[in-house]
Amino acid sequence: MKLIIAIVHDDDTSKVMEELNNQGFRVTRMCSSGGFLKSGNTTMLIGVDEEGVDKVLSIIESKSKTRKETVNTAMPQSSPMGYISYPIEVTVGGATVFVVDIDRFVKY
Ligand code: 2BA
Repeated sequence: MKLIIAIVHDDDTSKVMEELNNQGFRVTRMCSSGGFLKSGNTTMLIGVDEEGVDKVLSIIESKSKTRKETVNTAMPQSSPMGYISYPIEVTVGGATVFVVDIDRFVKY
């Protein structure tokens, strides 16, 4: 058994979850936020047999879009103005996915 941990942009979450459910996969959804942008995203936990991994990955890939986002960053400047903030653009996603082995799976 594998655990797929997928970090998905909030705007794609509904589409990914809906398709996973339609295809018979079970999903736990957790609200999370990125350490860099500090904006909301969604972390999904998907427990799946080894044969299902590729199917789950292809669903996540097909329903998650890449986006450009802008973040304001502050750099110290040797001026009386102190910190100066300037915008930088980063490419987010589609999705960040980890696939890990599960030693044991039980349900009570
Ligand atoms: P954030 O940490 O908010 O990162 C958002 C985007 O900012 C990243 O997109 C990347 O393009 C950029 N970025 C992140 N850290 C950076 C840095 N130190 N310097 C420059 N640019 C940086 P993605 O790579 O697609 O990541 C989207 C979200 O997935 C991340 O949100 C984070 O929540 C998660 N994530 C990505 N890689 C991860 C990892 N190795 N471990 C845990 N979570 C991860």
